[in-house]
Amino acid sequence: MSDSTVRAYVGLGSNLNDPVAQVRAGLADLQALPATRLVAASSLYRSHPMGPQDQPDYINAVVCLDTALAPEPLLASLQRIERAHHRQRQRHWGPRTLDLDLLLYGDQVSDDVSLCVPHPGITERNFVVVPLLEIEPDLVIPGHGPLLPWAERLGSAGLERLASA
Ligand code: ROI
Repeated sequence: MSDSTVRAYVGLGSNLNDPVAQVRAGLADLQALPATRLVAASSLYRSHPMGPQDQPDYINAVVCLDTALAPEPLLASLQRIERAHHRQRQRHWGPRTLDLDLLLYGDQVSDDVSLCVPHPGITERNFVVVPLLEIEPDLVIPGHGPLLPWAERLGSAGLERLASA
């Protein structure tokens, strides 16, 4: 990683319109971001919905990026990709075609309205923590400490790792 790039982690989630295809297409879109290199992508995971239970299971994954994009243009790019997947915000914690969450941006800690990193739900969601552990077992979450104890605490209930390809 060069001095001018930052290591960022993005979570992907979908439970509408062929979620596996949505997440795969999202991964390809992230790979095509300018000034950004995709370092690693987790397996895809099927997860029971967090929040309202009357919605389909989700497909989740996480990626690690090295990027020269500042947080704002990176967030704007993530939102552009969500919109291209016809993301519509309907009910709170309802189903979605593609959700891209900026989980971590380097070692930055910010609870600004426009940039909230680490993502506030990160340590409460096994569908984020378990895939993160797969690609970066030694990850330390700024302000929260090493990832591994969080993963052990959350366990993997409701989470199924899908065969690759
Ligand atoms: N539940 C799961 N399992 N996966 C998600 O990506 C997800 N995303 C959400 C809410 C509605 C909180 N529930 C989720 O935004």
